[in-house]
Amino acid sequence: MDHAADAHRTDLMTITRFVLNEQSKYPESRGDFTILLSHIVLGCKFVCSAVNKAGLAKLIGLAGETNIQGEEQKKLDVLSNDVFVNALISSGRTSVLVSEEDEEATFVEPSHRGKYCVVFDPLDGSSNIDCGVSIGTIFGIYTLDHTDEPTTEDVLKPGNEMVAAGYCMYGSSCMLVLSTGTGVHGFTLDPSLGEFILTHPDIKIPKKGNIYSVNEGNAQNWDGPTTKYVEKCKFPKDGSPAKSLRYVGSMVADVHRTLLYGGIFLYPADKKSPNGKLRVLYEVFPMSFLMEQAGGQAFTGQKRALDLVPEKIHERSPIFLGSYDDVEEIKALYAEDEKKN
Ligand code: FDP
Repeated sequence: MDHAADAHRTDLMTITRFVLNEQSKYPESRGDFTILLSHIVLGCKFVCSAVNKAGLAKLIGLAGETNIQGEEQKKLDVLSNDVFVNALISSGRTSVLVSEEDEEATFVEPSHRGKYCVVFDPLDGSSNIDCGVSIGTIFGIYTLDHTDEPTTEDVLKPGNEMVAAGYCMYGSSCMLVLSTGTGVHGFTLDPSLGEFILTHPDIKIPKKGNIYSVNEGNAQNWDGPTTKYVEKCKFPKDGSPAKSLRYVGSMVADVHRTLLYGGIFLYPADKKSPNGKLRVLYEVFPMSFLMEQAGGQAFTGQKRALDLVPEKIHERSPIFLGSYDDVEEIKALYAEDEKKN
């Protein structure tokens, strides 16, 4: 009998226990982060359950449609947003919320305010919702460093000032990947317990990978360095094998695979979208934070992604992230291009 394995199975490291352990390293900590996280976890569990029964519960479809009982149906991403906004406000630990779904930032009433600002995309990968392909929630957390009235300036800060970031992937299993700045840890939802259990401690991305992930349908509009890089992936001249292409089209799923298997995920600028497609605050920053914490890199085509200073809450940026060596290659191509021009 494998007693060691049994002990492992009976000594479950839930996400709450994990964060409380982390918290105990900081004697001055009052548990605010643990409370905030437990509300994020609640949002993730709700969305996971809604995603799982989306077809059955007729949650698929457009917001504003009415069901046969004449009740207005909420599209899954609208519903997810409502759940996260309510959970974050009721945590009593937030002051400013920026959601992909809301044009303006939400400022929490003084009676419910706390010391954190949360930027999030409640349901990323919306084009994959209706066909049951993996989608996810992405979040990043800043601290509020003053007691004055909060403003959007409190979240228009570089990603390197985030205190935590993570995502939850609603896929073949539901997995929450989190970093509080001391490595990256993955927790899988055990549906029978309703708890996220630590299954992937201290995730490290392979130094180099053999997968590239990009929407190649945009290739005719790419710039020189991106075109050259993808050409190198397919037709390497140094005798190395060609890389495989994998592209789900849900950032969470593509980044999750990149984190575990290595390789590179690219959403570059192109002639039609000179700033790329992905949003700085709640897509580029959290994923770049996780990549760096796992030993990889994240680059915008000009600089380290986490050093960007956003000017608008829904700003976009090109992004290249993944294995250290793979991102190093694209950085070299951009440096070469800059020298020429
Ligand atoms: P979606 O439009 O389906 O919501 O930013 C959203 C996002 O998906 C990302 O999750 C994904 O990586 C990307 O856009 C896919 O964009 P393309 O369809 O242009 O490839």
